[in-house]
Amino acid sequence: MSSPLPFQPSSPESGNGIRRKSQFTYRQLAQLALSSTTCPLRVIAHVDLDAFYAQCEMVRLGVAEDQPLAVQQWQGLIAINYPSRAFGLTRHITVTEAKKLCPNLILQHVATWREGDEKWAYHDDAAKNIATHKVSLDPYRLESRRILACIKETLPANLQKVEKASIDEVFMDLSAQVHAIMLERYPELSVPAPNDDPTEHLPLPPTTALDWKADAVVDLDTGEREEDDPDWDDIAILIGSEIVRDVRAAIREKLKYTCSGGISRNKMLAKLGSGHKKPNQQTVIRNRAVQQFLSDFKFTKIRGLGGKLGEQVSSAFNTDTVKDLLPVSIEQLKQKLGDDTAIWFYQTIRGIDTSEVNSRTQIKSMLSAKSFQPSINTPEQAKRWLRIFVADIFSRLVEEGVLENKRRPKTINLHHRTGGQTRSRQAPIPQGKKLDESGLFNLAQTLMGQIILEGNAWPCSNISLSVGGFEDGVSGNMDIAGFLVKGEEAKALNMSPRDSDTKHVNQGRREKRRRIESPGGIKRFFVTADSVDEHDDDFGAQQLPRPDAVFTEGQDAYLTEYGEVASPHENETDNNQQINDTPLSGSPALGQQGLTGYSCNRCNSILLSADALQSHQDWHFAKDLQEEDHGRAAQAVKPSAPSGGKHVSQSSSKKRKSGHGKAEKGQRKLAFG
Ligand code: DCP
Ligand code: CA
Repeated sequence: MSSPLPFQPSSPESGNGIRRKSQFTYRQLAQLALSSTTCPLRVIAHVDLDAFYAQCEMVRLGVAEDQPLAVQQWQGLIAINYPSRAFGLTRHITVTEAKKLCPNLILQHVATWREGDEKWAYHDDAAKNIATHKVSLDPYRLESRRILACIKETLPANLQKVEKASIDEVFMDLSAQVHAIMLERYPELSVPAPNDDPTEHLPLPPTTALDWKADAVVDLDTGEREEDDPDWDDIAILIGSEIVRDVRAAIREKLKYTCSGGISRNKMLAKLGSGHKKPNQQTVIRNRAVQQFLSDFKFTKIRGLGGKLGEQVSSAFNTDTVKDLLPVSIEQLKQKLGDDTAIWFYQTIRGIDTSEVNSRTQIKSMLSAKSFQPSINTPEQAKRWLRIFVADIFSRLVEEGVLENKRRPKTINLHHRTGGQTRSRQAPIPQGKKLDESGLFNLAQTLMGQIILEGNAWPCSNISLSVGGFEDGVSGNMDIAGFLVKGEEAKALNMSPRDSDTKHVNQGRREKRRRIESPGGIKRFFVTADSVDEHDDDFGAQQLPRPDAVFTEGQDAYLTEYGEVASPHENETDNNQQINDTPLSGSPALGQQGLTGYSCNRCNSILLSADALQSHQDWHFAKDLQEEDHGRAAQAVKPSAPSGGKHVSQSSSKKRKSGHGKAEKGQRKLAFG
């Protein structure tokens, strides 16, 4: 008997009508213990907090569970709890509309930093003070950490593999733990393979009916019957679902939050599962049910296919359903999509995904930014905002272990926008001496000073400050040289703005082009899992729907191979905006008003006013800058490419019309900070 392919459904084998052995081998069972990504018994779970920011506010304020509550940012809504969803509230309506639909609604504004304050706080008048306040997502980040800690405490320390996928999502590879439980419950599995041959098949499980408790269990594929005896993959998933139930119960008990879960054989399916039935439920997708589950989906709902790639596929094949594309051959796909993308797509719609759950996720950059409405006009004003950005970033650095020298950033970046132009300055953060708030502030001021000196700094419509290039710290005695700003660092600090800008822009563009054009660039649709960016800005970099693939490699909270990246946002605007759903087909040109609002030609979001559109574009713009940063980082290790190009980057509306697709939920988020 040949060993089964990793993703073959577990239909029982028959020999003379009687199945005597499992379709799985001893080797495959051993792979389960190692969390091998190709093991057909693999168990992956995804947990997603229900209406996360709204739940954070409910718990903080101690309101009743059935009380409708929405989280407000300026005049928009960014999270809606389930009781208020019953009244038809969505993220796409305004505060006024929400109140009309649900008069009993509690509207809680997000916490803000007030100009001049040293700490964020909940201010009653925040919504009216967009000019002097800046959003802080700290409260949610802190809760997100507590939840992550609770999950880690619940799972056995030596067998856990947990990846924070965004501020409110976690992947868990439960394989090793499931393996341990299987050996405990089924002693026959501990017996060595006959003749010590790992390709021998396992005995069949003794159980004939599995108790799925209250889980939502996805219907079986055609040809599979509930009466058919389960195999070890069913048992493994069942044990996985017990673990997820325990994890969810612990979060509920200890922290009062409800969440939804998905359990299946890989990340893609687990994520689709957690969104299948919400709130406070978990969905199991057995191997025998994968095809049935997927074929009902629009492939644009699948992680990685919500953006540009999904659009490309639907226009190439004139359909957006998985069912219609299953009969399409790999060759046909290759013709339209290129080899890499075709192979990935072909496997994905068949439920194949061998991406790893990566527990080493670490913050890679932190950003604090603000779009000014109205613009600011003096160095004094800029200085006051820089203080807030630095305080914001520094407090997050402290949580990241900077004081203990566990990790520290290597560079600081300042982006400044006036009119249609953005200028950027970067400097190394001197290593070797203690990093403190005033040191960081001085660096930020130096960079700002360079821009002001150059002239044309006012009126300024946006400033964003970020730190990046995190490295693990070195403890112990420091060399005297470590206290000095040396060679390259000094050069960079003194680098003429012109040099700095040119390099920055060109390298960023080159990197972007490479990603977009590279025929085998399927990776461009994802972000690697081992690092995330943690962004707090008023236009919501942290949660933006990821307009598409073009975002940051090496980033995603919405990205592990999925994406960080995320969904729209929080704009600083007096108008609510729509983000990911409802793209307009043939959307009007940028800035033009469509039937229902202003459409962004990069991601098809619809915004209710020109201002909202501008803020939204600021967000794209910030992401572009961020991406250019990533591009530079990537280039830094390569031989330098030819230079030449513009001194400053132009505004997104003028220069960045690469037509990104709409965002998707699965691609949305950033760091669990
Ligand atoms: N978020 C945001 N802007 C968006 C989307 C999300 O600010 N456009 C923030 C608020 C959400 C949090 O991110 O509470 C998590 O996003 P989810 O998409 O997971 O949405 P919720 O958790 O609110 O709801 P659900 O129960 O559907 O997961
Ligand atoms: Ca959620």
